Amino acid sequence: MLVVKNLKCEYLENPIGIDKINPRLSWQIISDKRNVKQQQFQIQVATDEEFKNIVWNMHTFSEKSIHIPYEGAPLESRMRYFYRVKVWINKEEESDWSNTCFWEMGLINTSEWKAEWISLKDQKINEDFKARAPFSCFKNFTINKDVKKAVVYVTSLGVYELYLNGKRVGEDYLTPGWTDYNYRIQYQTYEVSDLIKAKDNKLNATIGEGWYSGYLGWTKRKDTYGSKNALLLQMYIYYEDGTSEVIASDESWKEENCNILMSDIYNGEIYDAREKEEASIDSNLIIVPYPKTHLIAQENEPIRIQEEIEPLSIFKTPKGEFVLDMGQNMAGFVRFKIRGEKGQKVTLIHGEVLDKEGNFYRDNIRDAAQKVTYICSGNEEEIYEPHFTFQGFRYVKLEGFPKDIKPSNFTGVVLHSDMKPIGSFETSDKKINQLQHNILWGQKGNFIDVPTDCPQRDERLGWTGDAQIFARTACFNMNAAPFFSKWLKDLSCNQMSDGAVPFVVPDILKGTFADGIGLTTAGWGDAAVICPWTIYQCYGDENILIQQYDSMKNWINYIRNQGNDEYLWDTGLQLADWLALDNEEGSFFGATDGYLVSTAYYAYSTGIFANIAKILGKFDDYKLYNQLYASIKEAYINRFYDNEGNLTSETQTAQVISLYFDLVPEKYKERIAKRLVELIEKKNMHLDTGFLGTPYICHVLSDNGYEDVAYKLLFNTDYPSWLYQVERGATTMWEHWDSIKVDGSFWDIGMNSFNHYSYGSVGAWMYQNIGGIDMAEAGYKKSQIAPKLSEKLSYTKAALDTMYGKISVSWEIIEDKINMNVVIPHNTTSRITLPKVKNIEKIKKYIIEAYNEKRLHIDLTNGLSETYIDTDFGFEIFGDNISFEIGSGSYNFSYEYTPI
Ligand code: RAM
Repeated sequence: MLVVKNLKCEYLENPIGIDKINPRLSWQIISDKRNVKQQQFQIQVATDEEFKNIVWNMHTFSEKSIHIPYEGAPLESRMRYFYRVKVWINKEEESDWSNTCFWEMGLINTSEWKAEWISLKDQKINEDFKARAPFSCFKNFTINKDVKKAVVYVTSLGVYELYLNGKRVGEDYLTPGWTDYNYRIQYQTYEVSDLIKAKDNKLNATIGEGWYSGYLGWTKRKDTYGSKNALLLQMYIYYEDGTSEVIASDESWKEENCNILMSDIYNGEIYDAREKEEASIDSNLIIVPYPKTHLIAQENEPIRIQEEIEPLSIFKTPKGEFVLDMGQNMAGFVRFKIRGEKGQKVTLIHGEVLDKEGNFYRDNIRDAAQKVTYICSGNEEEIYEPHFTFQGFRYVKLEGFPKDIKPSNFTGVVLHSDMKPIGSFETSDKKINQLQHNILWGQKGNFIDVPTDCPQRDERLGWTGDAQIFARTACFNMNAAPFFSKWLKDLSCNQMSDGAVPFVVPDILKGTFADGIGLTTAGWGDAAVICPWTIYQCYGDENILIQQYDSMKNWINYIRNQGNDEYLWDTGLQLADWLALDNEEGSFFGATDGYLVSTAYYAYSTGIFANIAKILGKFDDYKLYNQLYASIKEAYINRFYDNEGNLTSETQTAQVISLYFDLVPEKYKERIAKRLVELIEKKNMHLDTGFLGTPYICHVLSDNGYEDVAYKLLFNTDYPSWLYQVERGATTMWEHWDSIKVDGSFWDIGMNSFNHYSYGSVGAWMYQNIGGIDMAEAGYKKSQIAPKLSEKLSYTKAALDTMYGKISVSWEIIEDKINMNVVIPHNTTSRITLPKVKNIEKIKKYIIEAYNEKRLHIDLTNGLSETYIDTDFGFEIFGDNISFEIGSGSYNFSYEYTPI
């Protein structure tokens, strides 16, 4: 059996509306054999499903099966291309053609936009919120011929919803998504052939403020990109007779009534469901002279409904308020059913937690009203959900609802970018599983088109530091490649002329944060290098390195130009180990020397960049930046170590990042690792790290022989620790280790989010060390399977859907044996490490004999299990671990182990 499956074009199955001129194709190989390696492949691309009109036929000897760029005849706008793939593996075994898949081009050139931006002459203002009311507009058109196909390309300045003949077009929310509209505005493409009716048709849209002109940031900033919301739409109708027609937004469109009186990302929505008197009103529509030159096709997966949650309960608080409990801190909105009197007003106010007394609490949400008001139409049963807003919440204060309203009248609708879930992680420990759950929900709540710090207060911004810290974990849970690829383009657009990377992307702060003391900071700006590198490593995507190359280089050159010493970054504002606990109570800043942190990041990013230059074959840059890297490292060592080899910052984070970024001279390594453990001991075996130290603390402990300490930190349940939050009932990650303090009080209202993914960055370590899955060559072309055992865990199951297929690892301790099952996808290899092998010499002998005799099966425990090794397996033993390389397939290892 040999089948080519899971064909993807630009990470997507049969996408439409692609504007890349060399879209990349990927596939996976399914076979019941082991050790499967692709040796040749053939791709055919045609404009017809029968492959009569072939525009690209490529047959080559190559192992590559991911991201193969289309290189045939130039692709035409709006054309659908069909493709299929076949492969040859091992000794000339040939597959059949795969199923036929397709992609369809969008509008490749912006000059193809004939439509006009349309808006209202005077948008109504909602006085309560000082916000523009959304408006609706429509166009009636008649069809006289048989329609073969209809496709609409649509976008807005603001956010829009589109309907054709009363049916919602597409399943996407908050379109066109958030990019820096000064540079890039995405349009969406929808096939609407099924919604078109014979004869009379009506297309209508509602446009709201969204990120374009709505509130953004904590200073009540508005109109960031403009002050006029507008729609741009171009629909192509293709008839059976070969002719076609275009319906476009223009002066012929008319305004119509809109029931939404206010809708704002932070503030919520006001909806008056009562029928307005006239169906159509005097048109107030105008054409807006806004350029169409920076329109681009949708780049990442749009925001969609991901799941729906049934609430746990409705209860009355000590204050006498009625509160709905979703049971989960989430981002999205509440949909509800109600039977109300005409004009009855119901209100939903969203918050994340209850206070110490059990009352509804929303002070930490600051100035984001998160309030949804609905005025009933008085019709039988009404079902409502808000349109251009989302809330971050677990609890909802209900006002004006009938006393007997039931939880079943409400549904929590979870929204986020429609990224494919690719990872799973489960252990025998319930609390660790809850932590994984909280990390995942931190991601769900904050991957809403842009990687945000939090989804609830008047912030929800693309903080670069948070994104950088969490990127590796994010890439385990979901396929985050298109998501980051889009966001990183905005990062490049927003980079300042000297290469500085802003604090947030899209950059709405524009130098206003930190009162002009600083425009950037280490660890945050380094997202420019770390995020593309992470995406490359996890998905083998070289394009992102090419795309971001100049941005990365500019960032490093920016740092180099700071201060007097080109090898240190010791100037300017450094947020450094943000929110660490090693400074005085209540401080936002950690105690680690900010310039140690900035220079460490400078070295780290420069080292990565040199590596990238090498990968892309830019050898001059490689030489230059590799040299720069060596000089920074030297300068770091000279400046931040004393004569005895101690770091000048006596903090956990200083030891952690020095070790993780490889800035410790070999001779001091043991000492620094030991010092870290002493600092942990000093805190009674607890961490006190902030944003920058936390992601790596467990990594450096387990990499330097302190696996037990890493596990100790992970399993701690008292403050401060990951499981302290779990014990306190958290369902997402908190911004502070003490968002809720031991005495039940809250951290200051000024900055206290209960859905902030940064500390969830331990998730990568959990996948890599407990599950044992890691990348050894970009895209997991080669993986590393090396679970680390803890006496607290009796089993773990982890899996990751890579570009090549699923890697899975499960291990279980049964009495004195370990039983481990591993699946390695075809066309990849893996280096496996069996931990805690008891009779290492015996096992070694078995494996070597089996290898020498080219035996396919070896018995590791006298008949208890079998495994299979016939590659050049690079055998190694260190301590009681045994490691070797294997090809693709499923394996079972069972052996006696040394208890921990
Ligand atoms: C807060 C954000 C974010 C952090 C910055 C420095 O406002 O929530 O998490 O990166 O500060």
